[in-house]
Amino acid sequence: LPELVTVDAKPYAYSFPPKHTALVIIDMQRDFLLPDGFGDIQGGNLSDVQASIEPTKKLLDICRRAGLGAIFHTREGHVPDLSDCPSSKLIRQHQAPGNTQHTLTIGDKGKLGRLLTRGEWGHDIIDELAPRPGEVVIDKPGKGSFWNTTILHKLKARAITHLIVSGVTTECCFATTIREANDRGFECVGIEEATAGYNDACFKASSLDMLYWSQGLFGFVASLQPLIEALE
Ligand code: TIU
Repeated sequence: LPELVTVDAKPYAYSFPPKHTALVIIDMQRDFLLPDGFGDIQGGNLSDVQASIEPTKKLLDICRRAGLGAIFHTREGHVPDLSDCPSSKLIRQHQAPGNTQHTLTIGDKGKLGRLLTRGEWGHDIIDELAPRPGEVVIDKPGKGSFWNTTILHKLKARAITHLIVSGVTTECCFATTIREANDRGFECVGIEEATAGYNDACFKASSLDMLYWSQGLFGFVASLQPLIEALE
């Protein structure tokens, strides 16, 4: 691999040093992707997030083959006693005024196990994208990947400066992670086909537009194919 790889991106070409770049796959968990998981119960439309599995697998495969600096997977969830789940999160996803959509919330028992609870079947990453030995799994209680986790230390320990980001949902944990990473000095690119959201195309489009608006305010957005060609 060359020391620096450049791919077409918005708002302009994105250059990254592969040895100092990590792939970060956000929350590709059964709870967000499968029927009767947390996302489904919340009212999410699963069709787009399920369609993002195949491109994400291609992204993961090429990054593995290319020998990128590191591969990170994140999982959103809470310890079984929910002591790491603030009321600002728990309450509004349960008994907020006007919530007629669902009655189950974080920690409650659903068909995939206790929702968004560590150790449960639904909390784990889907089989297609299962982490391999040597890859890093970050358990996070927030939407962003940096709050109350070791991700910053683990990225720094591997001398990572650039992040290729994918995963679900674009409007929530994907965007929050890129914003957090940008504040900490990481150069981020989101991969358009390998991220998806729960609100058809409009939230995804707005979320991606906001990331690269104003000369790349939070980072870059690139398509999958040019990245695959550049890493092959
Ligand atoms: N609710 C929603 O859209 N997403 C989340 O709560 N988590 C993630 O985005 N992973």
